[in-house]
Amino acid sequence: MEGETKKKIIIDTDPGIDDAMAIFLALQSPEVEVIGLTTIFGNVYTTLATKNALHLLEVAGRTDIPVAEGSHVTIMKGTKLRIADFVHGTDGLGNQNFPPPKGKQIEQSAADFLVQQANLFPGQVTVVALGPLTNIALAIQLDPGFSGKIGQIVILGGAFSVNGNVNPAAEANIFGDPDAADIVFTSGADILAVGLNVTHQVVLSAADRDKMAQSPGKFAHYLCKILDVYFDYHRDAYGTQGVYLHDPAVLLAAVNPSLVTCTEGVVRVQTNGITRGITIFDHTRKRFSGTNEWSNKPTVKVAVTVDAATMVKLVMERLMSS
Ligand SMILES: [Ca+2]
Repeated sequence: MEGETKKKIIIDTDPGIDDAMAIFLALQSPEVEVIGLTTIFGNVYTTLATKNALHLLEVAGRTDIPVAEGSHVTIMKGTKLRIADFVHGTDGLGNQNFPPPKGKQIEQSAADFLVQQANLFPGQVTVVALGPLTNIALAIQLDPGFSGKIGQIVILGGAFSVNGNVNPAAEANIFGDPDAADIVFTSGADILAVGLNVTHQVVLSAADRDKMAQSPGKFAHYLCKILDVYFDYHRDAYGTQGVYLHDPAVLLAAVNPSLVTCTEGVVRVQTNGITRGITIFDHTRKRFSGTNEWSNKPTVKVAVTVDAATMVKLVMERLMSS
């Protein structure tokens, strides 16, 4: 596949074990060209997310890809962040205490980098957003034209008609910065949201992991070292012998949209109260009497079904080949 025909993607990420899988998967996907990583808090604080992003690119031998550091606080300047180190280990990568990366992030902030790339390649850049949406919301605030110039934003976020994973209401990435999420969902950008209703169907089993462990591929080998903590969390939290492939599923939906089917409507995010972070979808088929908080807002696509078997097969094949 020629370079110019590849889909350009920027991965906004908080690595994170499943983020590591998604980043490697992107680098192993001939359909896309990763033109940058931007970092955000979530699974770890932003400073560590940046270190981990640099480390993962060094593991992959892809230090040519720039890393731009994202926000350390929420869009409302909140500093009380929810960090999911109990899911991914205190280092975010399965408590392996890898040596610090040799490389450094670029000078630009994540939001500046996103705006710059959207202007350089109007309509051609897909952002795969795998963490809280602070950087994307900052890019929208920075450049009012951003939502029209960015190609597509594929979001791991929300729980549509199912329970959340932080609490019964909220999914972790949206809960991480609900105000930013509401800005992004109502921005008018071309958005595909892939929520827990879909990602909970894409499961890597213990048998799949064992198969990966026997593979000589460097990515499979690395990931099997860091996956134990993630399997332990799923066993304790869900009573399962498998792990949800949230971030890899969203990456694959960006690489090959035909792996999911979607519906379209308006998504708003609750920003306070006991349901803070909940995503409420209006399918826009009812003409409500009077106006409400969903009226006249831009629509987004929300994934409803997924070819989970093909996704798991692609994850394994691509991560096992070196
Ligand atoms: Ca993530």
